[in-house]
Formats: sequence, structure tokens, C-alpha cells
Amino acid sequence: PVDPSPNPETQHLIVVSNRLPITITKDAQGEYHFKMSSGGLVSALSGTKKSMSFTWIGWPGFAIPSKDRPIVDKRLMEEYSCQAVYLDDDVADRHYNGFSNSILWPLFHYHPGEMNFDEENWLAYRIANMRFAEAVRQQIRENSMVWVQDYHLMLLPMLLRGLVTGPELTREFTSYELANITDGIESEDFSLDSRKTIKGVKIGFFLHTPFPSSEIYRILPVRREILLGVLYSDLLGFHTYDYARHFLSSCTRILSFPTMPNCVEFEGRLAHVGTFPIGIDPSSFTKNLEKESVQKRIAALEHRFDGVKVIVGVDRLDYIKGVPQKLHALELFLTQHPEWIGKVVLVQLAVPSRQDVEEYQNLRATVNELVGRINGRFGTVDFMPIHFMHKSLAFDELCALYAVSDVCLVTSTRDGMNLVSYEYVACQQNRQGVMILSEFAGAAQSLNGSIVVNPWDSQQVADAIHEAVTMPAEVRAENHRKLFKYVVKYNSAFWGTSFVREMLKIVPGSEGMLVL
Ligand code: ADQ
Repeated sequence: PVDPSPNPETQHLIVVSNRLPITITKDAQGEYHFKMSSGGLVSALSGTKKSMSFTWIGWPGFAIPSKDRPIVDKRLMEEYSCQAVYLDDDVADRHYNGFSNSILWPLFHYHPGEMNFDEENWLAYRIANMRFAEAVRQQIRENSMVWVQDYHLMLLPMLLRGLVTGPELTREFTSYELANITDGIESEDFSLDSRKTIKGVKIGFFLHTPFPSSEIYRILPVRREILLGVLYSDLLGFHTYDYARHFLSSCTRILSFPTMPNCVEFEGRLAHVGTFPIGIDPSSFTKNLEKESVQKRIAALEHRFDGVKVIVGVDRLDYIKGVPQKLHALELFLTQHPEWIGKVVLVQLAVPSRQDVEEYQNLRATVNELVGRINGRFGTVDFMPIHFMHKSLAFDELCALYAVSDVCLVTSTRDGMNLVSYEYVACQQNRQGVMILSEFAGAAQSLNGSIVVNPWDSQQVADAIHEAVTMPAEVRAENHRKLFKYVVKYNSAFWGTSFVREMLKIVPGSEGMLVL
């Protein structure tokens, strides 16, 4: 159903993500400092923020002692319109590292072998989602739209409806499922008598990772709970059509719910499903490249790599990013094309990530070994084929590196979207470099003009590297023109406003009544 007159001015948007978009630090004097992050979601919502009132809810990133919370809360709300969700250290660790990153993340990226399911982590996931629901409840008002982000918060839509659906609306099914999640966890908010009714509330959910095929998804011991958790949304968004289709077939196969191409029906209500490919804010890159300091850095790097083709790789060091596959393909390329030894370098940035999870420590050792072996084999006193940096780079340096590179190589074995490919395109107006993109990154379905490869096929990737370093300038220019046009048009603001606009169109039924 379409509301004929959605009025954005009267709407209130509550965005909920695991982390707040603010970096909070505490200095030696015990004073707190706040800095707005410049992440993708922040720029995606900048346009929407202007047209409706806005609150952001998330975990602050570390434990803040109870006595300091009033000061922190006041500054967060007054200066940034944010509210913190406080979690005990153990719950935060098990929710983030234990369940989200050791169970859902590997499974959603087709790595069931890396999945470590255990009941305590599941309990922490349920507790953390309940604490988020309690925080949202404090901010919710008539006509609020709650937009839940990502795989850390998949129970939140159901929990909100649970706080929501008053006794007269509670169907047996809902109360049973809800009790299943909240069982044994203390919470005053979830007791029946603390509820009140709020009209016109809508809930949206967006998944930033892939949603896997139902054959993989059904491995998850709590597959029903997680599906039901998100199905209490009015609108569910995915990066690609394939992810949406996998989600719908899981609903059919696991829950036996009737599905249509764009919605799931259960208990008399509809959960709408849509495709919303995310983008970046390209102007932040193009503007930054104009800075004199960045231009100087570009000139210095061009001088440093004079006569050498630069391939750039920028990844969080995560097993989904296919860094070993990338290194194997480079080794094959140099073996088969020895004339390019000394004339091609791979500059591989790997941001340290989730270092508390064992699989990430193992990956680091594998990558170090491969880099050592390839550099040992092809390197000389004055040349190394791989420049490997296990660190995060400052934004100016990252832009300069993107701008001087002739090729960008993305070999993710699975990746929800992959924004590195978009960032590279945004920085290549002068050089018009070649984008080599894994077919398993969501971006491969949008970035027409890239060379698309199967990262598991080293020969195909090695051939793509050869094609890229020998591609005629006019072909590169034509490809880049297409890519750049797409990246500029389908930017992050487009993504944010499209999702919110779809939410505005949905008319909440009786289930849209929140009873808090
Ligand atoms: P990520 O897995 O983090 O995001 P991606 O979309 O590529 O993957 O974004 C990575 C970001 O980190 C980019 O903005 C990049 O510039 C930055 N970055 C990476 N390495 C860096 C380095 N060494 N120094 C500085 N910055 C670095 C998840 C999903 C993706 C999905 C996004 C958004 O896994 O598939 O595209 O969310 O939905």
C-alpha cells in the first residue's frame, strides 16, 4: 500500500547501528573527547538529516563507567543527536566478537567451517539486542521511523514489535517467539505492564553483508529466530537482487511463509523486501584530490614509481577479502610474464581487523608468509614486487595512492558490496585506471566497465592483470567514463534517500502501533 501524502517534515528518523558514528576517547585527566566519524553511513544520511529530525543510537565502543554516563549522554544528545547503548564488557565482547563476527559473519560469507556456535554467545547476542531495544524505546515517538543497520542487530525489529504489540494485538505466535528470545534475561521494559501505545511507527532493516543461499543459511542453529527477528520489519533492504532472492527462499524453506518477489507475508502482515545498492560520497574524494598537499604527494609517488605500473589493493585484513588469492594470482602473472618483473608492483594495504578472533590471526600469518615468499622469489636489491602495509592509511595518503595506481585489484571471495572499488573509480579521473573486480563482490553487479574475475581461478586473474597493464588508453578512458558516471549518480546520499523514501510509502497497519 502507498501512503498518498508522505510528509517527511513530520517524520522522525532513528538510525540504529552497532557502533555510534562518534569516536569517544578519554584523556589522562579523565576528560571525554568526541569526534564525528567520516564513514559511509554518515555521508549517506547527511541529505536525509536535513529533511527530518534525526537520532542515532549505538554502542560507544568501550565501557564507560556509570558515574560518567550522564555527562557523556548529555554531550552526545545535545551536540550529535546520539544516544549510547551501554553493554557490560562480557556481553559486548560475546555479542560482537563471539556471535556477530564468529557466527553470522562467516556464515553469511559462505565460510561455515569458520563458524563457532555456542549458547553463551547466542545469549549475549539476545541480551545486546534487548539493550538496544530498550534504548530505542526511549527515543521513539509517534510516526518515528526506526532504521536498523546490519547483522549485529537482527533480533531488534522483533524485539521492538514485542515491546510494541499490546495484549489485544499479541498473537500467540508473536508472544511465543518473543518469549523464546527474552527468556531468562532481566528487563523491566519487556514486562507487560510497562507498555504504552505509539502510533505510526515503522521499522526498516538493511543488511550490509551478503545474504547467503538458503543451503548455507540453514546451517545456522538459530536460523528460525534470526529470520523471524528481521521479518518484523516493514522494509528489508539488501545490496543486490541475489541477496534479496536468497532471503526470500530461506523464508519459504525454513519458515514455510508465502513469499512474493518483493515481500513476505506472515501472521497477516507484510514485510517488504527491496534492493538498495549502497554507494560512496565521490565528492569527498574528488575535492580532497584538489588539495595542494595531496597534489604534492601524488607528484612524489609518481616520481617514486616512474616507469612502473602500480596495482593497488586496499582491504581490511579479513578472510572474505581474498588477499591470499590475490597474491597467488600475482605470483602466477610474474611467473608467466617475466618481462614484467621490475615493471609492476602491488601496493597492498591491509587494515588490521577483529584481531581478537582466531581466524584473523591465522590469516595474518598466511599472508605474511606469502608476501615473504613472492618478494623473496622475484625481488632484487632495488626492487620488491609487493609493498605490504598492515595498517590503516590517513585519508590524504589513501586518495593519493588511489590516484597514482594504474590498476585496482579486488579479489573478495564474498563481499556485500565493496566500496574500495567505488573509491578507486572516484580518484581516477586523470589516470583512468583499470578496475579488476571479483564476481563475488556485490559491486560486480553494478560497476559495468570493470574486468570481472573469479578470484579462485588464479589463471583468469593473472590474465586480467596482463590485460589491465597492457590495455590501450582509449579503452581505459571509455571504461572509466561508464564507471565514473555510475559512481557519481548512485552515491551514498542516493542510497539513504531511496531507502527512507520507500519506508515513507509504507502505511503501517495495526501492527504499526507500538505499545511501549
Ligand atoms: P567492509 O567490509 O569494511 O564493509 P568496504 O565496503 O570495502 O568493506 O569498505 C572498506 C572501507 O575501509 C573503505 O572505505 C576503505 O577506504 C577503508 N579502508 C580499507 N583499508 C584501508 C586502509 N588500509 N586505510 C584506510 N582506509 C581503509 C562492509 C561490507 C561491504 C560493504 C560495506 C558497506 O563488508 O561489502 O560494501 O560494509 O555496506
